[in-house]
Amino acid sequence: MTVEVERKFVCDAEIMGKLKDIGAKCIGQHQFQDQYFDSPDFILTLKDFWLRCREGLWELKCPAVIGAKPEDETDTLCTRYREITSFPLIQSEVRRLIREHTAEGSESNSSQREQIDKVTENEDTESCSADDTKWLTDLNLVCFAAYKTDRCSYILEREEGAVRVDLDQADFGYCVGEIEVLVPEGDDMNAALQRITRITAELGLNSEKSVEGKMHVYLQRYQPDHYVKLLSAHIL
Ligand code: V4E
Repeated sequence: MTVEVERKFVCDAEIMGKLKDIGAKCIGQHQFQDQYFDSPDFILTLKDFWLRCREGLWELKCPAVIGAKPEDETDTLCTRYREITSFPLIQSEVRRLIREHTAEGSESNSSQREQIDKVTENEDTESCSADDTKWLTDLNLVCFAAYKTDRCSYILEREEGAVRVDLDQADFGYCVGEIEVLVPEGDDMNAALQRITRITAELGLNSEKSVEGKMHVYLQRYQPDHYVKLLSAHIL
């Protein structure tokens, strides 16, 4: 499993020229649609878990450092998420989170627990395919955000290792850049943070302010009540 260490930045008109100047290689441009799922009362996202289907491929982003205090400015501006891409693992982790939440609730949730147990029993006996949406219905998961992104991806080769830069344009009119390093789980994060800091400096991105991702802006516009809850819970 890998941990995605990422820093977002404001995408201005000069960014493509700057990337060229520092030797970035364009590795492609493509469009994809993301659908994000959660329970109607947002059990997953209020714990900072993000369940996504991108063009038929499922992914669960999980907080990599729960409760840890950031050490410095780079730390604060970078996010770290463990990425689960195995469909059976995603299903079992989502079931665990919902079950845990249900157990924390009152006895009146017993019918919901029975429903989750039924899904678990079925999983043991039925083979599941990644395009099977029955598990979503069984776990009462609904799509709460959907948008398309046009992405231009670049690679920067450096002695310490490669760094990826994505320039994203979402279909609801928001552009954002991301500097990203993937780290095998358990490896030291500091090296990744340093690689990101170096590229940030090379691109002349000096802002100390954290930059909003696509989801921030999407929720602010289309799910303002949930956006406020995520802010209050310090998830966003
Ligand atoms: C982790 C997360 C969300 C899921 C989307 O993550 P993100 O990397 O922003 O999206 P995208 O399309 O670039 O995915 P990729 O192609 O890199 O896999 S939505 C909100 N979060 C949490 C989060 C946060 N708290 N703060 C910041 C700055 N970003 C994300």
